[in-house]
Amino acid sequence: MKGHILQLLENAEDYISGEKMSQQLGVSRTAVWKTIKQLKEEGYEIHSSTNKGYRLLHSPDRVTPEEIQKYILTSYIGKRLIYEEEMDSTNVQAKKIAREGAEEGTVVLTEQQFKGKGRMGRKWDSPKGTGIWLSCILRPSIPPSEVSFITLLAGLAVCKAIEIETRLLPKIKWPNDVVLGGKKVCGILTEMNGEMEQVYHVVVGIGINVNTKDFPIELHSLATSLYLESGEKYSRKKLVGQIFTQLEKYYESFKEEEGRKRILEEYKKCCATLGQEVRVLGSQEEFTGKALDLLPTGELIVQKNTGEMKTVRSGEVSVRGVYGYC
Ligand code: BT5
Repeated sequence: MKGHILQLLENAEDYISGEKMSQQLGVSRTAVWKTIKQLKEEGYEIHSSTNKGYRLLHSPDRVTPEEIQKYILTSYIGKRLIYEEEMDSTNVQAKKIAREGAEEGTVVLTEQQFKGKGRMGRKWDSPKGTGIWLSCILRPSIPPSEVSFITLLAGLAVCKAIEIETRLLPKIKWPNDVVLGGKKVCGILTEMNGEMEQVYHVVVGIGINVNTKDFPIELHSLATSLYLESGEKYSRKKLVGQIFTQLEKYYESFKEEEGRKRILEEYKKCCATLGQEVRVLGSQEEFTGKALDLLPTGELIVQKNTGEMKTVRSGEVSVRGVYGYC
């Protein structure tokens, strides 16, 4: 109902009467009035005139299904949306509904997470209304060993979406931190459920600092936002739509051998880690070396300072630039 009323208000060139809306939607005028009241409470500026009806003056920057609908141009990613004002973690909720059978492409999103998760038990700061916090359910027919490639393509998709919507030129810190000015603007948490041979589902969690003005002190040297890098505020709705478009595009390519090669080539061009001195922090060992290349499967090849070559898989380790974050 809310979505339909918003659509009528948005499509109306001028005022639209309560009566006309009630007729078009087949509901009572009281129901229309109540919904308008609710929308106003949610931050929509709607002017009411006794003779003419209602006119939408301004929509808040929220990522509700009603608001982002018109920016969704995909065929399955984001077609089904689960939205709540606040959540513990979109990944936690997405994993729950994925286990219950939610279809591929279902996206869980929120304005604020109170238990946002990073990798390896770390926390993800997700304040209200300034960022994008979403998780997408995928059901690829692949073994678990190939899931790390999905992590890479998600990073690339976010990088491209930011580039298209903001003209900023982010880089990727392997495997999937999106960085601007040497600081992290987006983090991705990929979680999967499956058995030895087959993945049941993958949840790709994406967190982007969009219009964030300030971070907690402990993140000052690490984190940035699109706003802090450019001085401009961006529409989160448009960016969400563009992320869905890019994610679907790269995920479709990933299904073919040739597509994977193309993804990897594009990824390498955006990757800030290659050619850098890095410190690899694993649970078993820690070493420094030079990040040389990526394997076709997406693992990082690092030449240790001793000369020995090491293959580094994502998920198990943290890779830090020796001379800066990348
Ligand atoms: C990540 O972990 O970068 C993955 C972050 C994924 C967040 C999304 S939001 C939607 C979905 N639902 C979730 O619950 N999570 C996903 P990691 O590489 O472990 O980085 C975590 C580290 O980044 C923390 O230890 C902090 O140092 C730093 N950090 C925390 N919040 C940040 C923020 N908002 N921006 C930049 N850095 C942050």
